Amino acid sequence: MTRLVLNTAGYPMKQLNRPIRIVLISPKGPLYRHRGGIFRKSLRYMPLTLPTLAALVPEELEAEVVCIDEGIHDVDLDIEADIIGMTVITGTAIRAYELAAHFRSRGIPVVLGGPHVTLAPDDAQPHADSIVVGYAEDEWPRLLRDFVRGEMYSRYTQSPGLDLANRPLPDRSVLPKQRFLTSHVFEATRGCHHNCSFCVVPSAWGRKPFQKPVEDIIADIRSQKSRRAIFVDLNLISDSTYAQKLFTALIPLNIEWFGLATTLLANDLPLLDLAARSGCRGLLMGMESINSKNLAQNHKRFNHPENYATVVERLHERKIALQGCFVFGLDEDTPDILERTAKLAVEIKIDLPRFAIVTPFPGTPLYQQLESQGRILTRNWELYDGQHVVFQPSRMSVDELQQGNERAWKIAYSWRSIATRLRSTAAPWYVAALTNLGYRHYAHNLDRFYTCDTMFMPKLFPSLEKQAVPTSKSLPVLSEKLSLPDIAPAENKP
Ligand code: B12
Ligand code: SF4
Repeated sequence: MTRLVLNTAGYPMKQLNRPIRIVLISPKGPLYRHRGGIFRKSLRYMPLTLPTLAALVPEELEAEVVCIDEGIHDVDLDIEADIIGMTVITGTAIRAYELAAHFRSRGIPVVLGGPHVTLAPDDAQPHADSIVVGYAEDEWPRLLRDFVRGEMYSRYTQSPGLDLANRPLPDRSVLPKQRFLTSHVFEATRGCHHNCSFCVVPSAWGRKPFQKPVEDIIADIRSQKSRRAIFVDLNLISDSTYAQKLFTALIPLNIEWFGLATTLLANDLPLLDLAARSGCRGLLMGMESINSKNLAQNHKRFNHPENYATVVERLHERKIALQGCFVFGLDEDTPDILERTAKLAVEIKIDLPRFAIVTPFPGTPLYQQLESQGRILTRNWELYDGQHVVFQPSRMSVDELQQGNERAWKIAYSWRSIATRLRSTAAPWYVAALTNLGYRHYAHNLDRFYTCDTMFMPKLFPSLEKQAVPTSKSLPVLSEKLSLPDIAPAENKP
């Protein structure tokens, strides 16, 4: 329900004799509070969420915008702000709510948005003065204008006619580039027309893919002077006509790029050839399961396990490396499937196999199914990270699933498996060797690492460890206050 929020903090803001100060925060998952420090350089690429939101702030507000990614910076709890916006994914929801409570107790209005808020708006609503459900290209500027007038509503929902054309380019200057591995991160499309039942995309944003004009993306890449680009699109080839146009436009840039696509790309040889010609050097694909029944039950019939080897071959023939992702715990999975999957991944020479425990994100059909069957074991969102079993599996115990996932990682990253892969990898050998070593370390320390950063990297590169800085000030750990179980093993996304 949407209602007008009458603010006590001196609205309308126009009466202030200074620009309004907007603080945007990307809260981090639980780990950094448990490990007592963060690293100066994050070993991941710059997400586009805060740069996009910052660019959408209407110019006429002449606002001062401060962005904080808690993955690389502590949040100053005394920070001055007229309004705070936070992006929330399920795994960071508890931290976001904790920070929101703190800032609201200081009288600062808090707005929450992002995938979790879109999937489970009623979960987020009590923790915020206002929430934005869906993509925010139209709603975030509208909210800010309302706020300045003293008329902010408690909920804004993505307008039905959303169009990504003529939008400002993400403003990457709002985050410190040097603290990320790369800021050459781009987004061409959003959404996916498939409807895999465990995936948040169709549930959160519907099945109509949104597309940016290809010229805008090319202009963005050129403006960044990028030689390498990472696309965060969850399925770059959802609309193959658009993909064709994009890949063709990338050719003259002579760059290397990495992104996500479905296994269907390997069936469309002209498009695959075009991807290779346009500079594609690595793809992440959700192979999900080697059991066809699992795939059928979860509406991913277009994946054919018997063809996975061909997918790898076709990519390798075109010098494209594959990060192949599998999930464990779908209803047809029996304990033996975990080991069999890992062995198959090695045998067919997936460059970087990755395994995760299936996570029923709230708002997805999978969550609804498990909830209706009384199989959801915890709603502690901190554990919804792909590394914890949060539901009762159907054909194995929680422990078998948890342990089996760890065993799969160890099999896939044994010395012998690494050697097999290195002999046929499509990536440059030193990149393949380094990433495999990194993943091997991770695989053998799953019970110690539970962050999205590549936590093992400081061990491999001691110079990074010296850069560790203590957390200056942090809120009490909510999970302790609520007597929630401490976080167990690792997460799958180094
Ligand atoms: C970069 C990234 C990360 C980064 C940063 C995540 C973060 N805190 O934002 C890292 C590497 C840390 C990460 C980790 C994980 N991620 Co991630 N990640 C992404 C990725 C690829 C790109 C994000 C991005 O830049 N998007 C582009 C921007 C423009 O889109 P956006 O973020 O959706 O923002 C728009 C709207 O949502 C809205 N909005 C968003 N925030 C806010 C805030 C306010 C105030 C407002 C008004 C609006 C608003 O406005 C924006 C413009 O429309 C997305 C996929 C994707 N393409 O979005 C997945 C995604 C966010 N990740 C996802 C997942 C599942 C994970 C992991 C669990 C994966 C794993 N097993 O390791 C972990 C979670 C770790 C944990 N502890 O919980 C899911 C989220 C699912 C969910 N229910 O939470 C996504 C959607 C991918 C997917 N599988 O569908 N991820
Ligand atoms: S193909 Fe990928 S992005 Fe599309 S719905 Fe399925 S899992 Fe989600």
